[in-house]
Amino acid sequence: MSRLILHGHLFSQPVRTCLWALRTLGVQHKFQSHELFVDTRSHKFTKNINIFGKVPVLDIDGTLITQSNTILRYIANEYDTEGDLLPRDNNLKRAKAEEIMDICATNLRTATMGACNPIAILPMFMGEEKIDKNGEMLAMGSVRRTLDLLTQKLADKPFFTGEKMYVGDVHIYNELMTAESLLNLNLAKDHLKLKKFFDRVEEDDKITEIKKEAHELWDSFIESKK
Ligand SMILES: N[C@@H](CCC(=O)N[C@@H](CS)C(=O)NCC(=O)O)C(=O)O
Repeated sequence: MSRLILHGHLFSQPVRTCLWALRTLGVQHKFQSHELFVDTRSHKFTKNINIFGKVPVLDIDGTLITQSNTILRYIANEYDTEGDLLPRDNNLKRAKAEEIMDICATNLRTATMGACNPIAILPMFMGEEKIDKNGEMLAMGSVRRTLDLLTQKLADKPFFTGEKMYVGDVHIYNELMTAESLLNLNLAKDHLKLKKFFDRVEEDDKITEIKKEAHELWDSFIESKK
């Protein structure tokens, strides 16, 4: 059995998805937490863990892989014998489920982080000035357009590829969760189909377990800022 260490932090959406994958499959691992921006940009981290200063990073017996989608594909290929992360019985079905992972990382995350970073994250974590109203309007417009497209992509299916929840759904859930709280989105009012999808994902035990841990950490972070 390989020795796995997941480097990350629970505030990170892609980290939460990787953690969900490991816990869902019951894969033994150690979780090594690193403060975002502080530890991740340190010389020690960029020299030894990820030259780009980002998490998640998965250490497999000393071999490090970065990029959540690469990590998730590795975990699926190595441990997902029942097809809980991605379909195993049909390459086309699998490609459609992998497509959702990439839509999340490119279309959704680009828009949500394009707003979360200048509006909330960089001012909060790096002491940077918030962008002006015009910049905020442009970024929020892009988020809304992306959520409209995502709603069309979901259509009337329970999950993005159909009846079963795959890892791409969890990836999207985690991005929506962060965007909803940092950007004060109201999914129930403006994107009801996405809200119902969000609630469906939360029926999963490991999702609620990780959400609870992330919220506890967030509460103590906010407390420490007072
Ligand atoms: N495309 C990467 C994104 C990784 C990423 O942006 N990670 C953020 C946390 S969500 C990070 O490590 N930020 C720390 C920093 O910028 O110092 C993935 O999916 O793994």
